Amino acid sequence: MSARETRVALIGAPTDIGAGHRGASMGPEALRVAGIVQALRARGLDVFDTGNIGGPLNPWLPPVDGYRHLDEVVAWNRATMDAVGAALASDRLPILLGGDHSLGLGSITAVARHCRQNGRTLRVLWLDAHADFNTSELTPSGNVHGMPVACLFGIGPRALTHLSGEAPMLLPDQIRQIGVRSVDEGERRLVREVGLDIYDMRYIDEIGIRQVMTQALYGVDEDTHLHVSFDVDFLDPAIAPGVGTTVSGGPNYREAQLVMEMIADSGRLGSLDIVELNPAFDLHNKTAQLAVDLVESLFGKSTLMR
Ligand code: B3U
Ligand code: MN
Ligand code: MN
Repeated sequence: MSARETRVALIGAPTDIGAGHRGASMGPEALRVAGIVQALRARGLDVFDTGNIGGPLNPWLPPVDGYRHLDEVVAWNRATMDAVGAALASDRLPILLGGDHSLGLGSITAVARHCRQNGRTLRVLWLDAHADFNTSELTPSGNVHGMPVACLFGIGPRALTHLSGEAPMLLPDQIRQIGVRSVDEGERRLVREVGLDIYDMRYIDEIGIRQVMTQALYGVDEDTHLHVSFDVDFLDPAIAPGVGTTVSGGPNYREAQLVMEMIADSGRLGSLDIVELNPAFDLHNKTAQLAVDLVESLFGKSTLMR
């Protein structure tokens, strides 16, 4: 990917429909206020802000049969899938401005379909404090933002697993989860059963973030479409307090920068989600500013200086 040629489409998805706290619905505007459009243009990218997609309001109800707001989550994910699919069809690299992480399902469903149609190999990097691998039976909360990875593997309610009509959208060997440090008991069992490749914080502590990224990017070649699903709670809460579910002990600023730079170096970034940013928990929009800073590195801000 040469920065000069890259056309991107920003897609705002202002909802917290799958989250356990209200406020991620303000994420898209916080990222715009933090200057995401200007920062990407300064990288030489052709940026089209498509505005926000729409969907049902958050009724803030308790779970039913293990899911909170399932119908509304489906509606938002359909709209997300359509918008991301439209961006890809018009040859733009989609950047989803969430919104909570349940939308990773709609976004990656569109990306996976695009890759199948174009003979590209899909590799997903899931940057997150959580595994997001719950099911209605295992979830402690019913919040669907804890379930999108399972749904992508075809484990979940049909309305979500078959969003595009087919399933599964992903196979376990297509995803690398990085930064994980909070996994629920039942979720842990399912992760082991499926054999997910999880680079948790313990592993990062042991071998270092550089080696982790080398492994996570191993096998990426010119046929690879790299999708980055960036849950902002991936970052240590000391630098990123503006998320609904902080988990201490995450990557620090330098480690996070290296993650983004090594992805940029691969030259294969094809689509991006920025999710779970919650301005209601933020301090003077500093987490949004940090997210923009990291996204600049993801698009090669520091790589070009080498
Ligand atoms: N695993 C917990 C918490 C959680 C997952 N993703 C976020 N929080 N952001 C759950 O509710 O599924
Ligand atoms: Mn997540
Ligand atoms: Mn998370």
